[in-house]
Amino acid sequence: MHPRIVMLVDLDYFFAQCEERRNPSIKDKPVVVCVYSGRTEDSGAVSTANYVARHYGVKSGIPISLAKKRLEGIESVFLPVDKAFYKQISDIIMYVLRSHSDSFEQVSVDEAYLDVSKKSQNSYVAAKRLAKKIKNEIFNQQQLTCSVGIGPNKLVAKIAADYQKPDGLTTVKPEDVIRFLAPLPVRSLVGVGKKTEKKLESLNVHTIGHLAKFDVQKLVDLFGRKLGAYFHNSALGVDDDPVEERGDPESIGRISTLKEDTQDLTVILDKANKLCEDVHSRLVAKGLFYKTVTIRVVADNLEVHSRSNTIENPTNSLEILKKEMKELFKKFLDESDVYARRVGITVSSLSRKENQQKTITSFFGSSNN
Ligand code: TTP
Ligand code: MG
Repeated sequence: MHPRIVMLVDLDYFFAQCEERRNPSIKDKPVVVCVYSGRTEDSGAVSTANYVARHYGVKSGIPISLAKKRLEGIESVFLPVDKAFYKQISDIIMYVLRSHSDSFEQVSVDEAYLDVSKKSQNSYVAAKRLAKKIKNEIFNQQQLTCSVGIGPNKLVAKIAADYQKPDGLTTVKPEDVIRFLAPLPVRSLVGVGKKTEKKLESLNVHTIGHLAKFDVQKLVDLFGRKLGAYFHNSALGVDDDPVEERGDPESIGRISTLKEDTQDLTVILDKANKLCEDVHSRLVAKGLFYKTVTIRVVADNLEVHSRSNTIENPTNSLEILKKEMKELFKKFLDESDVYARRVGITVSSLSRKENQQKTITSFFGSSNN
């Protein structure tokens, strides 16, 4: 495999940072974002917390009641999760990140791998410069900080990103990988959970360095051929897993309830235009193009009707989406007498590339592609 330069970008205390952005006056206080279960006032778990709160031992996964106890007597801010808001910010940032990569892989709402081998001409100096540029861009455009790890593969990039947080930037060149990993606990490796950690500890393997020196055959005997070899390679910082776009969705859609049941096209379009904008931003953030537009109408009696139209060439145009949507609703309302209760928009027949069939030669097919 050719040498690569891979970056992992992880947004800092993401949900809580989004809340700080929305309301900067809470920044200096502990901010705890919670998933309330609704049983009693404080039942549920902490989704994430800002670093001020983490200082008091408040972190993802602990019960809200425990977080309150740890912050007793301290003026703090407890907020419910607002996933739609975080997703909106995430979509924009992911779009920016993708534009700086040769290939791109979003791992979660706040984390993505970028293969930047070509973009940085295989130079770690250039890759670091690019990382700084990306960090500045995200900060200037979205007022958010992130931590970035740079390394020869995903495994090293991920551990490097975790190494210095928040607002970190850690570069690990190929020749430094073994030295960088050696003192870290085995737990830092993807795939090493509590159980494996215990097993390794009982063999006196505590750090990645210990694991790297541990007999491969013994690892295979203990964990099986695949996992044993994986642990051995991981400890040496070896990872050939490519950075590639995760499976694309079949369709992207949104549906929403109208203020009141209606047959009025203007009222429906008012809502549907907003849905189109939402669907469109998700489409663009994923770098996709559509051919099929579907409208859905949930009638006042809860019957679901749908109409769709497929256009010839893939596009990511919002204008075309709105135009198709409008025609479909118009036709639907002309033909039926239902009162719409909810309306939805979906795009499908998705692809990654706009139709490039623009010249006569490619239209008739050319021998070299
Ligand atoms: P993480 O990136 O793991 O955490 P983080 O961004 O809050 O903090 P860090 O600065 O260490 O990167 O997760 C991203 C988001 O996912 C996080 O903001 C909230 C959510 N999340 C949960 O809801 N529950 C969890 O247990 C974890 C770990 C995260
Ligand atoms: Mg994060």
